[in-house]
Amino acid sequence: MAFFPQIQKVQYEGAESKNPLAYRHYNPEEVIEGKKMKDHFRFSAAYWHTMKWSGMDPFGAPTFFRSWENATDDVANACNRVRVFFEFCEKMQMPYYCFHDRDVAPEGATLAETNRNLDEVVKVFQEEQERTGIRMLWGTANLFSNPRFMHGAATSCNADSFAFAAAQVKKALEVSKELGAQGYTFWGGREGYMCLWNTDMKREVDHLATFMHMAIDYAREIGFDGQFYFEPKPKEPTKHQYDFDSAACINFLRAYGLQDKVKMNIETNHATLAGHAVEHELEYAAMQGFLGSIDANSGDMLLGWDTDQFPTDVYMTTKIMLILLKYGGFTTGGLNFDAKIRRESTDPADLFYAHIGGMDTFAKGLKIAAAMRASGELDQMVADRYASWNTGIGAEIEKGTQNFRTLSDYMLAKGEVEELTSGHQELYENVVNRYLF
Ligand code: XLS
Ligand code: NI
Ligand code: NI
Repeated sequence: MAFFPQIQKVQYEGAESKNPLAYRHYNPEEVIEGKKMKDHFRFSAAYWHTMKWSGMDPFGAPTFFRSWENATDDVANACNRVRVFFEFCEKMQMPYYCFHDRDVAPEGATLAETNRNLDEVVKVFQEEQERTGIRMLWGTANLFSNPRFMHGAATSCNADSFAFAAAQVKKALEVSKELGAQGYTFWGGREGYMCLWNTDMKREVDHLATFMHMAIDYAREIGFDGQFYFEPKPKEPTKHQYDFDSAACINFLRAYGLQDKVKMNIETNHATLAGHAVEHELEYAAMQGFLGSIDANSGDMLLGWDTDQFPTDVYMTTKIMLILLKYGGFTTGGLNFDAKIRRESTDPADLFYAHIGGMDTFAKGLKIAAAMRASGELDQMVADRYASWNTGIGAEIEKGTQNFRTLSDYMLAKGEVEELTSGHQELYENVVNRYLF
């Protein structure tokens, strides 16, 4: 049975197309820099937003009424929803998806029953994966919705909450392995705090590391070889989250001996919440070898929370794709649309428009980024800006043959910094614009 009977498979029709259910730039088989577009992006749909977001917000009730949902949200309904999801992904030519354990199956009265519910639903995922060839990019566990996690999960003051979270992640890893997931993401949920008066920060952060080590050990034990990711978010739901940004996360990973086992999953809107741009977060992670995966979305500059909107800004996707190309692209990761339609966008077709827009915006960004790289114009300008490091004193500092004594002698003899050149920021911006329009 088709749940979106009015929608055909979304195809590439080219930039001139006015068909709202066609790709204008995303052409999966088109080769750019020697790689097919679909392999550059490894696009993924997020189950929690696409299937489980109801349109509810802190001020209002759900606004989405989907024909395939029943009122009880039982296991049968959850299984049926998986089929809807795969029809959506198939029609979108979406090669990957991600989910939290609790998105896909309802909690039972006991942990054992909850695990059984998950197993039932995972069987349908397996069937649908086999039928369609669509694969799981990464799995994760919801360690934040249930009140048992109100103080956090791995960082809770209550050891039983930690233990419950461990049981949940154990199961989530087993399921990720069964489904052949390419990775597993740790996102903080409530791994942070609201008030330092009642918080033992050192103990909480130590526990977070213990938790990650346990998860990784268990994954290895059961033969799950997916890549682990750490996803930064500075606030929301807690005021201070321990995974604030790339820099904080990488410091944490190094401090606790996790640096060879975990990479970063960078989300655009979380970067904004941290007072960064996504390209900053990506570059910072990638330059140190932590580039893993991307949660693609965008925030609203006028709203101070995680609005998780679909990306439609070509400047932003160009910047992201420039960094991805520079560092050789994804290996295990991909572009997961951790994005949701607005609660006023109530038609099922809006799910399609939203993802089409996101994929096309990234495809256009990729083409622009590749053109910029092919000309080498910007790279040359940046290289020229650093020319003082190529010869003379600069080259010697980089080589390590200078020290404070010799540099002081050098400057005493020379007297002053010569040739302070312009940064030409506006010129750079104009050059970039030339590739956009
Ligand atoms: C929430 C996070 C979450 C993670 C997965 O803000 O982005 O969706 O990506 O737990
Ligand atoms: Ni995310
Ligand atoms: Ni988010």
